[in-house]
Amino acid sequence: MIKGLDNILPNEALSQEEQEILKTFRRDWKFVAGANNASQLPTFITSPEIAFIGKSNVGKSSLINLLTGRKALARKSHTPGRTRQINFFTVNEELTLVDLPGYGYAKISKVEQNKWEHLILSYLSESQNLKVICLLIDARRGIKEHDLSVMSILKKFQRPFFLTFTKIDKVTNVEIQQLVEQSNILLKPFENLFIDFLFTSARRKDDTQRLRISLGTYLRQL
Ligand SMILES: Nc1nc2c(ncn2[C@@H]2O[C@H](COP(=O)(O)OP(=O)(O)OP(=O)(O)O)[C@@H](O)[C@H]2O)c(=O)[nH]1
Ligand SMILES: [Mg+2]
Repeated sequence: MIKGLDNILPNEALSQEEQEILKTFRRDWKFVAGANNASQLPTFITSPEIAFIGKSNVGKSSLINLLTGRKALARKSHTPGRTRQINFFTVNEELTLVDLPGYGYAKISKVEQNKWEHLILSYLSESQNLKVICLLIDARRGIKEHDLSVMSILKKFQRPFFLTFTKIDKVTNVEIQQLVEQSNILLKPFENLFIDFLFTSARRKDDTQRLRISLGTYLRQL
């Protein structure tokens, strides 16, 4: 897609279902809950949830801001490890996006790290609403050991996921091609749960509508 065409995909090019999905994303998003520990995980949310998981600083909060069309709904941080709690953002009781705290930030204490793991594991094992996960990978780095451990956790709880490359404005098309080839090999043990690749850039925003449609369409076919 040509740069800058984000919000002008012609309506007639879209199916009615796709238009409805985009309409949902355009409604008024609200921060509805934050959980610092497992006992604070909300029980009142009824809509399907998409959770965003990935290394600290990979761009989880930025992607949520992009999808919701809000500059600072999920706060962006220049300081890695800033999103310490699980944050829930809901639109019209139709859809919820879940911002999970980032992993692999070296400066975090062991106690904090354990607390994080316990919280994430509780959420991944217990959530009834959680329908799909976006596992975010920095396109400049590719899949690392820690990401593979997370995939194993997703496998343990049988949670399907999109492998979502972020910051694609920082890489060339050839590099993306290589990234996909390498990733396909690493994803072999997870092929039952791996849905598809997504490519995102909070800077370029070109494909935001396509991204919304991919996620929305997946939820609708469940
Ligand atoms: N170039 C570029 N920078 C990005 C992109 N997405 C995020 N960033 C930058 O990466 C940094 C981290 O982004 P966040 O969205 O806060 O990352 P996060 O995964 O939520 O980080 P934690 O909450 O600390 O785990 C910020 O400085 C963003 O501006 C992108 O697509 N392209
Ligand atoms: Mg964040």
